[in-house]
Amino acid sequence: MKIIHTSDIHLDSPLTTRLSSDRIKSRKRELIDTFARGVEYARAEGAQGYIIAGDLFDSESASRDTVEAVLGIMERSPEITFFYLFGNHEKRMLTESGVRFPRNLKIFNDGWTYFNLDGVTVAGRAVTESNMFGSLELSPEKKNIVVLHGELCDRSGADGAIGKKELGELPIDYLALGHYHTYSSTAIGTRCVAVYSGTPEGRGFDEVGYKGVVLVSVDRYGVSHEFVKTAKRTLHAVEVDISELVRGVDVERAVEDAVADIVAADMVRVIFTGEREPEFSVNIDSILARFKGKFYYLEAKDATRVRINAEKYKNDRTLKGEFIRTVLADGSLSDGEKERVIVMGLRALLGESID
Ligand SMILES: [Mn+2]
Repeated sequence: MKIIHTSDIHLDSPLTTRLSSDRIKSRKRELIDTFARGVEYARAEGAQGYIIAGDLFDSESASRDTVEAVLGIMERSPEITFFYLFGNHEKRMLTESGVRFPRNLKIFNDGWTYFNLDGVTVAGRAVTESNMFGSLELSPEKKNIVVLHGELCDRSGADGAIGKKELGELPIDYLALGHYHTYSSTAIGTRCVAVYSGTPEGRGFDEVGYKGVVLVSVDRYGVSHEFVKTAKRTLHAVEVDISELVRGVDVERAVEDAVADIVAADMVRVIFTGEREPEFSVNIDSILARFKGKFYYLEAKDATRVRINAEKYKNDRTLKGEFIRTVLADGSLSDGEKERVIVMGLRALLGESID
């Protein structure tokens, strides 16, 4: 039997990237489409269950349209049973919204709630508390899946603490977790694997890399799983070290190499790193002009440091040398302040605008 495990979809999220308002609207729609794509994938795989381990919605104030879109997707797949756990973001919003639920949607209560899916136990609870695993009743002969939202730690407690040490040799085959937005899998004891599915679609640059759902396969020998990419767009944070570069054209070429394997549908942040000469600066505007059209979204950030070699200016009799020596000798300035003062001063000496 196959079951899909997802979490942290954060529908109706305000989206932190600087997209145009049209794009924000369509990107919000894309998050719903990604959920729908996960369900289509479940159908194609013949999955009987679909676990949503919390944070289906970004907040308690998700729009009625979004709630109805999600419930509609579930209702149109009556052969799949959806197991939904509240997350810390939406809390009880769905049950309090007064909407009518499709019959194939099962919701976990605050305390241990048990469902049976074709002989497999799917247990979960929306509220974590200390010693919660002491009251979990599972039959060792059955295949058991437990659904929780929170952080794996040593001991269970309120606010989502899930005690790894308490799991011991409990007869859990698969711990379906939500809360972290990146896929990970941790073996616990000899029987259990604890899996964070991660978010199925990244939203901001704190969610870079491949995103998707987990396909869980249960047979009489045990439970196995695999991560499956479902995201429409992948976010990439690409670092470009310009330490060895002194010309704009070389910087552009370095960016070109760094983004060469990224597909046009994706979202890209280029971060310039390394040390540059005080007189040289990365022209962010020309980088954006050159590469923006190649991707759905592109931004660039200058995180370079200025290389200031005091030795080099020691015997420099020019105004520049005198200026740099004076700044470097000023004990009232921090290193960061010295760097900013020198860059600004050199630009002024070169007759460039200071901004
Ligand atoms: Mn979340």
